[in-house]
Amino acid sequence: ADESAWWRDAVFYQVYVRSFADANDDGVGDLDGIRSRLGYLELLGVDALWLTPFFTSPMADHGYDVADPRDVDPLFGDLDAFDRLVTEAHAHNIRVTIDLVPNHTSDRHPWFQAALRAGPGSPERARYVFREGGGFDGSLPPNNWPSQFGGPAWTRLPDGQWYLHLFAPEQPDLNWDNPEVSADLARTLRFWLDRGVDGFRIDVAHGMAKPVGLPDVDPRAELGSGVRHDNALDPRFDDDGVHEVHRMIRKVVDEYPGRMAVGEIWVKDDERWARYVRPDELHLGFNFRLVEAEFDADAVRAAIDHSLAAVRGTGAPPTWTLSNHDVVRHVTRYGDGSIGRQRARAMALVELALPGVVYLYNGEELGLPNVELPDWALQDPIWTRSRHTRRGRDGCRVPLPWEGDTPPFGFTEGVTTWLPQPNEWAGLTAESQLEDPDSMLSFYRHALELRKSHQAFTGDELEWYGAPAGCFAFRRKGGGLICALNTSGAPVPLPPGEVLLASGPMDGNQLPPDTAVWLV
Ligand code: TEU
Repeated sequence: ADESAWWRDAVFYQVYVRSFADANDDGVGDLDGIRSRLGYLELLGVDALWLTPFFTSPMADHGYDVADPRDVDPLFGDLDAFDRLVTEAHAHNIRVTIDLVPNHTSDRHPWFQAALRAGPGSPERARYVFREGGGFDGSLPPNNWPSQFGGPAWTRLPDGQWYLHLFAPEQPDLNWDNPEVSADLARTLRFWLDRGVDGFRIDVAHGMAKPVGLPDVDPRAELGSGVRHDNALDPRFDDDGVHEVHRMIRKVVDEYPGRMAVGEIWVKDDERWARYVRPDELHLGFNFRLVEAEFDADAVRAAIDHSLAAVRGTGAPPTWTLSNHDVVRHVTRYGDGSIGRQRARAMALVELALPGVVYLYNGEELGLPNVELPDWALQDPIWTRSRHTRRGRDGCRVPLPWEGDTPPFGFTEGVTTWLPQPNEWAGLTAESQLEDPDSMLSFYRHALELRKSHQAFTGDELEWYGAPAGCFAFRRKGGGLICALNTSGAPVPLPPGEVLLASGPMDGNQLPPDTAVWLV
């Protein structure tokens, strides 16, 4: 394998930093906490980490509101803690990638603070998107754009001007027509590359550039968080100008050998989506088809075909994700209790059989479900801004259970955790699962080990077999691995081959319902 393009078949592990492990006992996860669990991550068998934002932030969106992109928030540690983490992760053969947020800053960023002080028409305001309001007295927002977190995407200042925020009001959008903005991102990229990071995840990679004149969103546009945007109807995202930003990012990243960038790309049209992953733009793109597919062989197959088709001709490998910090955990999406977990095991086999890159979300290897949190515990701005319409994303962000029988399950030595953990997680701790050969964790370790070492896992092309209704089977054309999935209610005959790994107990030569299998 070409080591310089290590990411092409890598398994990434997304660490939601607040929720992974707490070393300083304040109930919030941190960088030293991650470092203390590197042995676990090595045992699990992942190749690289994606750390969610740990930069200086007032935490209005838990770090996606960045006040200083070149420093560590004291809640998570400091630059020395970051350097220690990178050095030790590399010693464990684990690469480290970090999350950059170029679409917006925090309202506490010194640039925005300066813009507030400087007033209309100033160069300070020209780093953001300030406009006069509509209506005869300027009291209406400049256009009809909604924020992704609910309410209008505009907030008015006492001096009468409005500023744009596609997310929370604490996340003002940067003006990407201003060369200072792009120069600053280049500086941030180099800052972290010089510290040894192996790559970046680019937040809202389809954002940043805004069209001239800021035309209204068409009322027919489908809107919302986690919706793929159609630039023809929704000019807030996927403006052609964004590609210049990605070319800049790629140029800087390419100054450093063996580094990569993946974009969060919520773009509807496949051809427009594919324009982001190019030899001179992003190395990888998320496409979220598997996140959206229900547990149904036809839906999963369509998601796979779609994702493969989207990267065809780009030279980029596909990426596969079942969960992340913005969506309901897939155990819960697939069904309640043990059935959800059984299906999650099956889907893990499907995902890990596919060619390309896999992104795991911390806790999925433990089979964690989404948590129904009481209203008082909820913190996500989606919830606090649009109460009663959407529950927000806290349910997938509950701190991980490491060991012991009661909360905080070794997540912290402190007394509380930033979100409460359910008592039932006693049965799902990493410690209890490491010792149990039938646990979700042991299953993930086994699957990851085979994926890495077995020669059947080669070849970029898939071949689909005919299969009974509610089932599918595909074969990797290179190495010959076969993966079969049964989402029908009844057992079906297995395709020929020797079973390498099954997601649940087999039934003679039959593949039981809610089960997947690898064959060679
Ligand atoms: O997510 C972008 C996001 O929230 C998408 O679902 C989005 O609403 C939409 O479809 C935009 O195209 C990222 C992070 O993953 C999320 O946690 C942050 O809250 C958000 O950006 C703001 O930085």
